[in-house]
Amino acid sequence: MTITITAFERSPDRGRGLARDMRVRWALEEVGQPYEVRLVSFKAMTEPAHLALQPFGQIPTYEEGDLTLFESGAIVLHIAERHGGLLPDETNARARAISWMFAALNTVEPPVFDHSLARILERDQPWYEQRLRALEESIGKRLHSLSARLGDADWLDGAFSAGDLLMVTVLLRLKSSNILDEYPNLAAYVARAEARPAYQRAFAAQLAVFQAASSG
Ligand code: GTB
Repeated sequence: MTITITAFERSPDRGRGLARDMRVRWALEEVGQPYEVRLVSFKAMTEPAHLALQPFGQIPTYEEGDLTLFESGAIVLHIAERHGGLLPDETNARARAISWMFAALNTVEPPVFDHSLARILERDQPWYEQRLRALEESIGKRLHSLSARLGDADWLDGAFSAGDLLMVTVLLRLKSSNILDEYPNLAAYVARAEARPAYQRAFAAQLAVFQAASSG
Protein backbone atom coordinates (compact mmCIF):
# COMPACT_ATOMS: atom_id res chain seq x y z
CA MET A 1 0.00 0.00 0.00
CA THR A 2 1.37 3.41 -0.90
CA ILE A 3 2.40 5.63 1.99
CA THR A 4 1.83 9.35 1.40
CA ILE A 5 3.02 12.05 3.76
CA THR A 6 2.57 15.80 3.61
CA ALA A 7 5.29 18.41 3.84
CA PHE A 8 5.61 22.15 3.33
CA GLU A 9 5.61 23.25 -0.29
CA ARG A 10 7.97 26.01 0.83
CA SER A 11 9.51 25.21 4.19
CA PRO A 12 10.49 28.30 6.16
CA ASP A 13 13.62 26.41 7.25
CA ARG A 14 14.97 26.71 3.68
CA GLY A 15 15.88 23.03 3.39
CA ARG A 16 17.62 22.65 6.75
CA GLY A 17 15.49 19.64 7.63
CA LEU A 18 13.92 21.24 10.69
CA ALA A 19 10.24 20.83 9.83
CA ARG A 20 8.55 17.82 11.34
CA ASP A 21 8.10 15.87 8.12
CA MET A 22 11.85 15.21 8.42
CA ARG A 23 11.41 12.78 11.31
CA VAL A 24 8.76 10.85 9.37
CA ARG A 25 10.90 10.74 6.23
CA TRP A 26 13.85 9.54 8.32
CA ALA A 27 11.81 6.81 10.04
CA LEU A 28 10.54 5.57 6.68
CA GLU A 29 14.07 5.52 5.32
CA GLU A 30 15.33 3.62 8.37
CA VAL A 31 12.77 0.85 7.87
CA GLY A 32 13.13 0.84 4.09
CA GLN A 33 9.57 1.83 3.24
CA PRO A 34 9.08 3.84 0.05
CA TYR A 35 6.79 6.85 0.36
CA GLU A 36 5.30 9.66 -1.61
CA VAL A 37 5.15 13.27 -0.53
CA ARG A 38 2.27 15.64 -1.16
CA LEU A 39 3.51 19.20 -0.83
CA VAL A 40 1.04 21.63 0.69
CA SER A 41 0.97 25.40 0.65
CA PHE A 42 0.20 27.43 3.78
CA LYS A 43 -3.17 28.23 2.22
CA ALA A 44 -3.98 24.59 1.48
CA MET A 45 -3.14 23.70 5.10
CA THR A 46 -6.10 25.80 6.27
CA GLU A 47 -8.59 24.25 3.83
CA PRO A 48 -11.10 21.48 4.60
CA ALA A 49 -9.30 18.77 2.63
CA HIS A 50 -6.17 19.17 4.75
CA LEU A 51 -8.06 19.80 8.00
CA ALA A 52 -9.78 16.45 7.49
CA LEU A 53 -6.33 14.87 7.74
CA GLN A 54 -4.82 17.21 10.34
CA PRO A 55 -7.33 18.99 12.59
CA PHE A 56 -4.81 21.71 13.50
CA GLY A 57 -3.87 22.49 9.92
CA GLN A 58 -0.27 21.35 10.27
CA ILE A 59 2.17 19.04 8.54
CA PRO A 60 3.09 16.21 8.57
CA THR A 61 0.26 13.79 7.91
CA TYR A 62 0.46 10.12 6.95
CA GLU A 63 -1.89 8.18 4.70
CA GLU A 64 -1.71 4.48 4.02
CA GLY A 65 -4.81 2.82 2.56
CA ASP A 66 -7.71 3.79 4.79
CA LEU A 67 -5.45 4.86 7.66
CA THR A 68 -4.80 8.57 8.17
CA LEU A 69 -2.54 9.77 10.97
CA PHE A 70 -1.31 13.10 12.24
CA GLU A 71 1.23 14.07 14.94
CA SER A 72 4.78 13.24 13.94
CA GLY A 73 5.44 11.25 17.13
CA ALA A 74 2.41 9.03 16.56
CA ILE A 75 3.40 8.57 12.93
CA VAL A 76 6.95 7.55 13.85
CA LEU A 77 5.59 5.16 16.48
CA HIS A 78 3.24 3.64 13.92
CA ILE A 79 6.09 3.14 11.46
CA ALA A 80 8.31 1.66 14.18
CA GLU A 81 5.59 -0.75 15.29
CA ARG A 82 4.78 -1.94 11.77
CA HIS A 83 8.31 -2.43 10.52
CA GLY A 84 11.49 -3.79 12.05
CA GLY A 85 14.51 -1.68 12.89
CA LEU A 86 13.30 1.14 15.09
CA LEU A 87 12.10 -0.63 18.24
CA PRO A 88 13.67 -3.57 20.07
CA ASP A 89 11.76 -6.88 20.08
CA GLU A 90 12.19 -7.47 23.81
CA THR A 91 9.14 -6.09 25.63
CA ASN A 92 10.88 -4.05 28.31
CA ALA A 93 13.52 -2.65 25.98
CA ARG A 94 10.71 -1.69 23.59
CA ALA A 95 8.86 0.12 26.37
CA ARG A 96 12.04 1.98 27.33
CA ALA A 97 12.61 3.06 23.72
CA ILE A 98 9.04 4.41 23.64
CA SER A 99 9.78 6.29 26.88
CA TRP A 100 12.63 8.02 25.06
CA MET A 101 10.25 8.95 22.25
CA PHE A 102 7.97 10.66 24.76
CA ALA A 103 10.94 12.23 26.54
CA ALA A 104 12.10 13.76 23.27
CA LEU A 105 8.70 15.23 22.46
CA ASN A 106 7.36 16.10 25.90
CA THR A 107 10.42 16.90 27.99
CA VAL A 108 13.16 18.14 25.67
CA GLU A 109 11.34 19.55 22.65
CA PRO A 110 9.18 22.22 24.36
CA PRO A 111 11.99 24.55 25.54
CA VAL A 112 14.04 23.83 22.42
CA PHE A 113 11.16 24.68 20.12
CA ASP A 114 10.20 27.78 22.13
CA HIS A 115 13.83 28.92 21.95
CA SER A 116 13.92 28.66 18.17
CA LEU A 117 10.56 30.39 17.87
CA ALA A 118 11.70 33.19 20.16
CA ARG A 119 14.79 33.72 18.02
CA ILE A 120 12.61 34.10 14.95
CA LEU A 121 9.50 35.86 16.24
CA GLU A 122 10.36 37.70 19.44
CA ARG A 123 13.61 39.49 18.63
CA ASP A 124 11.98 42.92 18.70
CA GLN A 125 10.34 42.50 22.08
CA PRO A 126 11.78 44.50 24.98
CA TRP A 127 11.90 41.31 27.06
CA TYR A 128 13.64 39.26 24.35
CA GLU A 129 17.03 38.84 26.09
CA GLN A 130 15.36 37.87 29.36
CA ARG A 131 13.13 35.33 27.64
CA LEU A 132 16.08 33.87 25.73
CA ARG A 133 18.12 33.45 28.91
CA ALA A 134 15.18 31.75 30.67
CA LEU A 135 14.71 29.35 27.77
CA GLU A 136 18.45 28.64 27.62
CA GLU A 137 18.36 27.80 31.30
CA SER A 138 15.50 25.35 30.75
CA ILE A 139 17.27 23.79 27.78
CA GLY A 140 20.50 23.57 29.78
CA LYS A 141 18.76 21.62 32.54
CA ARG A 142 17.44 19.10 30.03
CA LEU A 143 20.70 18.78 28.13
CA HIS A 144 22.69 18.35 31.34
CA SER A 145 20.49 15.39 32.30
CA LEU A 146 20.45 13.93 28.81
CA SER A 147 24.22 14.22 28.51
CA ALA A 148 24.70 12.52 31.88
CA ARG A 149 22.41 9.66 30.87
CA LEU A 150 23.98 9.17 27.44
CA GLY A 151 27.52 9.18 28.87
CA ASP A 152 29.85 7.61 26.34
CA ALA A 153 27.22 5.33 24.79
CA ASP A 154 26.37 5.61 21.12
CA TRP A 155 22.60 5.63 21.65
CA LEU A 156 20.24 6.24 24.56
CA ASP A 157 19.37 2.63 25.35
CA GLY A 158 21.21 -0.05 23.43
CA ALA A 159 20.73 -0.07 19.67
CA PHE A 160 19.57 2.99 17.70
CA SER A 161 15.80 3.32 18.13
CA ALA A 162 12.88 5.58 17.36
CA GLY A 163 13.72 7.25 20.70
CA ASP A 164 17.09 8.33 19.32
CA LEU A 165 15.53 9.36 16.04
CA LEU A 166 13.10 11.74 17.72
CA MET A 167 15.65 12.99 20.24
CA VAL A 168 18.11 13.85 17.47
CA THR A 169 15.47 15.69 15.44
CA VAL A 170 14.84 17.81 18.53
CA LEU A 171 18.55 18.45 19.23
CA LEU A 172 19.14 19.39 15.60
CA ARG A 173 17.12 22.53 16.18
CA LEU A 174 19.95 23.73 18.43
CA LYS A 175 22.54 23.56 15.66
CA SER A 176 22.14 27.20 14.72
CA SER A 177 22.99 28.24 18.29
CA ASN A 178 26.15 27.26 20.20
CA ILE A 179 24.20 25.50 22.93
CA LEU A 180 25.23 21.96 22.00
CA ASP A 181 28.93 22.89 22.08
CA GLU A 182 28.83 22.65 25.87
CA TYR A 183 27.86 18.98 25.60
CA PRO A 184 30.46 17.21 23.42
CA ASN A 185 28.83 13.80 23.87
CA LEU A 186 25.48 15.17 22.68
CA ALA A 187 27.10 16.92 19.72
CA ALA A 188 28.79 13.60 18.83
CA TYR A 189 25.46 11.78 19.27
CA VAL A 190 23.78 14.14 16.81
CA ALA A 191 26.68 13.81 14.34
CA ARG A 192 26.51 10.00 14.61
CA ALA A 193 22.82 10.07 13.78
CA GLU A 194 23.28 12.52 10.90
CA ALA A 195 25.86 10.16 9.41
CA ARG A 196 23.29 7.37 9.10
CA PRO A 197 22.50 6.68 5.46
CA ALA A 198 18.76 6.80 6.19
CA TYR A 199 19.10 10.28 7.70
CA GLN A 200 21.10 11.45 4.72
CA ARG A 201 18.52 10.15 2.24
CA ALA A 202 15.71 11.87 4.15
CA PHE A 203 17.68 15.10 4.40
CA ALA A 204 18.47 15.07 0.69
CA ALA A 205 14.82 14.47 -0.19
CA GLN A 206 13.55 17.44 1.82
CA LEU A 207 16.40 19.63 0.54
CA ALA A 208 15.44 18.75 -3.04
CA VAL A 209 11.96 20.18 -2.36
CA PHE A 210 13.46 23.49 -1.27
CA GLN A 211 15.85 23.58 -4.22
CA ALA A 212 13.07 22.84 -6.70
CA ALA A 213 10.89 25.57 -5.19
CA SER A 214 13.77 28.06 -5.30
CA SER A 215 14.58 27.39 -8.92
CA GLY A 216 10.96 27.44 -10.08
N1 GTB B 1 2.80 18.28 17.25
C1 GTB B 1 2.75 18.34 15.81
C2 GTB B 1 3.55 17.19 15.21
O1 GTB B 1 4.53 16.78 15.85
O2 GTB B 1 3.20 16.70 14.13
C3 GTB B 1 3.30 19.68 15.39
C4 GTB B 1 3.33 19.82 13.89
C5 GTB B 1 3.89 21.17 13.49
O3 GTB B 1 4.30 21.98 14.34
N2 GTB B 1 3.90 21.40 12.22
C6 GTB B 1 4.36 22.67 11.71
C7 GTB B 1 3.25 23.33 10.97
O4 GTB B 1 2.54 22.70 10.22
C8 GTB B 1 5.53 22.45 10.77
S1 GTB B 1 6.89 21.75 11.62
N3 GTB B 1 3.09 24.65 11.18
C9 GTB B 1 2.07 25.41 10.52
C10 GTB B 1 0.99 25.81 11.45
O5 GTB B 1 1.01 25.40 12.63
O6 GTB B 1 0.12 26.55 10.99
C11 GTB B 1 7.36 23.12 12.70
C12 GTB B 1 8.42 23.96 12.04
C13 GTB B 1 8.10 25.04 11.28
C14 GTB B 1 9.10 25.81 10.74
C15 GTB B 1 10.41 25.48 10.99
N4 GTB B 1 11.47 26.28 10.50
O7 GTB B 1 11.28 27.17 9.71
O8 GTB B 1 12.63 26.08 10.91
C16 GTB B 1 10.72 24.39 11.74
C17 GTB B 1 9.71 23.63 12.28
